[in-house]
This record gives sequence, structure tokens and C-alpha cells, in this order.
Amino acid sequence: MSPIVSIIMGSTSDLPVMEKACQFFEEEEIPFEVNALSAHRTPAEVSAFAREAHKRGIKVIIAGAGMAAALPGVIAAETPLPVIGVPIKGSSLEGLDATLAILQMPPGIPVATVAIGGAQNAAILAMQILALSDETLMQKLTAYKSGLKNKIVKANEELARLPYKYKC
Ligand code: RP5
Repeated sequence: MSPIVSIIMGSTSDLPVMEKACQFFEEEEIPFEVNALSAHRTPAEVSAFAREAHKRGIKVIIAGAGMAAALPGVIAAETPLPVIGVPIKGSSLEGLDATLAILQMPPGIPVATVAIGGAQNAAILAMQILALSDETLMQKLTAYKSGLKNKIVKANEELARLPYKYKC
């Protein structure tokens, strides 16, 4: 089994957030790899990873980082693959620092940025990209979205049963 998605994080201290992406791929049976690489502490390794990923069969990269979060951007600079960035809250700036660093990419080098800590959404977006050329994944996504709808319909039915006297 070879990975088709690569999850990268700037430090293993990012793992509690980035694990949400791992768990999603595990549930959806999508082969993934996960590594810690740092744009500031291991720049040569990041560059080698970015230049080689598509040659190894990786189709989408998810990169999470906190603070001066250069990782998603420097990977995007050297890969033709779509890069999804996950800002991580890890400083006194509560993730705003990482959000701006990941979001404000110059023209020509896009990073699709999700919410602070939004690793699960990053994984769903990656699956949506993969599903464009994989009918099985498209069907799984349709089932996933139906599950979300059913959950809120059920929750709304439970609201209707709340026993307030003045609830009309
Ligand atoms: C960033 O610096 C990492 O992505 C992490 O969010 C933050 C702190 O890293 P550690 O000092 O915990 O290794 O590069």
C-alpha cells in the first residue's frame, strides 16, 4: 500500500491537532503518510520532500504549523501538488500568527487554508480533490455528507421533544 496523501507538521507538538486528519483517512481507508518536518529547523529536508512528493505518487499534501508558519508555503513553492494549510494555535497570538503566515501567499503559490486547528476539514478537502478522479471516494463522500445531514435532522427532532411549558 502506497500513500496518496502526505500529512506534514512543523513539530510533533502539532500532532494532537494533525491527528484529526490521520483519523479521518483511517476511517475512510485512504492510505496516508505522516511526518514532522520544519521549514526553519530542517529546510533542506522540506525542500527535498516538496520536490519528490509527486514522483512518489502523493496527490495532495496537508501541512500544519504554528507560530511563523512557513511550512505550507515553502512546500507549495516547490511542488506541483495542491497544498492544504492548517494553522495551529501555539503561541500568545492564539493561532492568528500562523493563520496569516499560511493564508497570505503571494500570487502564483496558493495554499488552501482551513480554520485554525481545522485538520479534519483539511482531510475532507483532500478527499474531495482525490474523489475527482476516483468514483469510490466520490461515493464515500456522498455517504459522509448524508451522515452529516442525518445527524442534524435527528438533533432537531430531539429539540422538538424538549419539555418546556411555554415552548410552542
Ligand atoms: C512551529 O513551531 C511548529 O509547527 C509548532 O507549531 C511550533 C512550535 O514547535 P515546538 O517548539 O513545539 O517544536 O514550527
